[in-house]
Amino acid sequence: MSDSVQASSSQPFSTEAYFQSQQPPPTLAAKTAQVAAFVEKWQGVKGKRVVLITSGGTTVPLESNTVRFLDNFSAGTRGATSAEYFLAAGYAVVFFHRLHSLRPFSRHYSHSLNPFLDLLTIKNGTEIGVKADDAAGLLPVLRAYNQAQESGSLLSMDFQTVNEYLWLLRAITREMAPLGRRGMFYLAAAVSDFFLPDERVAEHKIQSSVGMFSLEMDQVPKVLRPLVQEWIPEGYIVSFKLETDENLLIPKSRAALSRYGHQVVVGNDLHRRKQEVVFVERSAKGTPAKGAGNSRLTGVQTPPVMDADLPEVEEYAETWLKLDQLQGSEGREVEIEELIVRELVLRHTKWTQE
Ligand code: 9Z3
Repeated sequence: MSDSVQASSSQPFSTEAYFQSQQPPPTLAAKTAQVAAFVEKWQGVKGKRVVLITSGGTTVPLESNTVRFLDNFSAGTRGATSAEYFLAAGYAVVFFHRLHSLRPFSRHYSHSLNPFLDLLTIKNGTEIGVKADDAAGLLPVLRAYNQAQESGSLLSMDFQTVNEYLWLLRAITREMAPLGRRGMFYLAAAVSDFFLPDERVAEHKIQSSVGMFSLEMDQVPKVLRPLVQEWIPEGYIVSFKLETDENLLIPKSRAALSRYGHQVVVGNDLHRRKQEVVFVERSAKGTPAKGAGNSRLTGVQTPPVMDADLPEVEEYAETWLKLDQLQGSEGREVEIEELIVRELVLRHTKWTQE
């Protein structure tokens, strides 16, 4: 944080005060209705499970006619990739993502990494084809995409600002609450910790003539608490914890679990996030973690550890998922999200049976 950007020390907004004082986005009613219809459709299908995936970063506009905004780091890779694996596992997916961030299926052909025009050939001067080398890779992606489109099992919905994210998150989760234990909530979006309340957002572009510019921001309310306790009391809830100091990863993940009381925190280090993640779960004293234990693709399961610094609870179990432990045993390229989703599906199955 630079000198000119200081966090406010005033009382933070409660979730209730936030929603009472901040304007809802104009799209709220229409988007809520879309989710309601999606949930109704899949709730009628026996045994169908539905996952909400949040993905990408949120913005905090400095002007309501927005020229500048603060942003959170995230390309949306985690969310978009996970959505594909959840669909393959038979879930219906609400993909709640940052506008223009990566999307399931099309992420394989992002304009920066793999521009799709490079895959194409022109035959006989008019027909368009796909280069033979690329067709093999495209075929399964296209099949899975078509399948999701035809079955209507993927609902994509975008947000941009942290305010839109919060209003829509509350509306979507409330609509999904009737799914009970069949609902999973996979909160991978990188959400701003700070925001500017409506009344302090400039209407027009801030002029350089103001001289030195300083910004006082309020804390975004910790909505994970009401989400767990009120909005979806029965859902299987997975939050993500991002740290850049690896020593903080496990203590902060445990603290989140202890504070909010949900099912699992997936900890990831910024630089190692594509190679390894750690599942942090609570376990009743002396019993193994409420999870599926080691599967073939799971990394080392460490024993539950006590942490004297944390209140109330109990014991925690950490399970690392590491790509390098596979050592090519799969004979194909494996993405970490495949392991994450596989482990979560096992845990969610247990959860629905309890
Ligand atoms: C994550 O930790 C995600 O895994 C990443 C994915 C944002 C690192 P990419 O989209 O990155 O694949 O490029 N998401 C949660 C980040 C977050 O803001 N967590 C909050 C925190 O750490 C708690 S909810 O305090």
